[in-house]
Amino acid sequence: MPRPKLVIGNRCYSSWSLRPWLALRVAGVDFEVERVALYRPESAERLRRLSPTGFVPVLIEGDVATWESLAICERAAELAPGAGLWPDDPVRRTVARSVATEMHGGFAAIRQFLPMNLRGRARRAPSLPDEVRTQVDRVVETWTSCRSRASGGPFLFGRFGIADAMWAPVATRFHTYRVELPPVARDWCEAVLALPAMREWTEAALAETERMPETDALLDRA
Ligand SMILES: N[C@@H](CCC(=O)N[C@@H](CS)C(=O)NCC(=O)O)C(=O)O
Repeated sequence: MPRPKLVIGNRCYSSWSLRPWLALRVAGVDFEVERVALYRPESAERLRRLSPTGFVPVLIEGDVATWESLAICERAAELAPGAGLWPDDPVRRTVARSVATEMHGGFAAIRQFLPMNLRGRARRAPSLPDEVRTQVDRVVETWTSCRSRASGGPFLFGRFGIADAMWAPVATRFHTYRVELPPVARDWCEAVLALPAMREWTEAALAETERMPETDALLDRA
């Protein structure tokens, strides 16, 4: 297969793009990146040419596309079989698959109320609507349960894997909006944010010039 190319959106805001990028990067896959600035007049047409769904991320290997962030993470696991992107232990692995898929299919209230925005930081935590609070509680419960099975590292199951990649944007959201967390959840967020790959992505995000004013305005909500 030719060298993979990952098509991503704006690094500052596109949480779905971050997930497979992080999995590929931490796993040491050799890949290139094409960035499409989203929500501009020309974006839709460009995305339609690159992606079967018109959404990012999409991984392109020659004439083969893999779309949907979780499917791309699975492809990363195939491209880097030695990276251990899923836990070796079958019980941990099935839980890891479950929590990665739970993230992929859910948490719409968190995604809408606390959108990823790597540029700014809220001055205070906003008061969370009930639906968001309930989802944050579920996130904490999920991470706590994963950490209770972890060994050999600070990530959800010990070493970094796809479950961490799928949840990584939530760590940035909790940081950005100063969501209060119990120590086990806070420690996991700090481990993710300290990853060299995460810092690399964030630095590139801070260099981007596009702004989404409606998303940026949410940082001032208290
Ligand atoms: N379920 C998809 C979600 C992809 C998605 O919503 N991508 C957004 C950017 S984060 C997008 O491409 N938006 C372009 C548009 O709405 O025009 C995945 O997991 O990859």
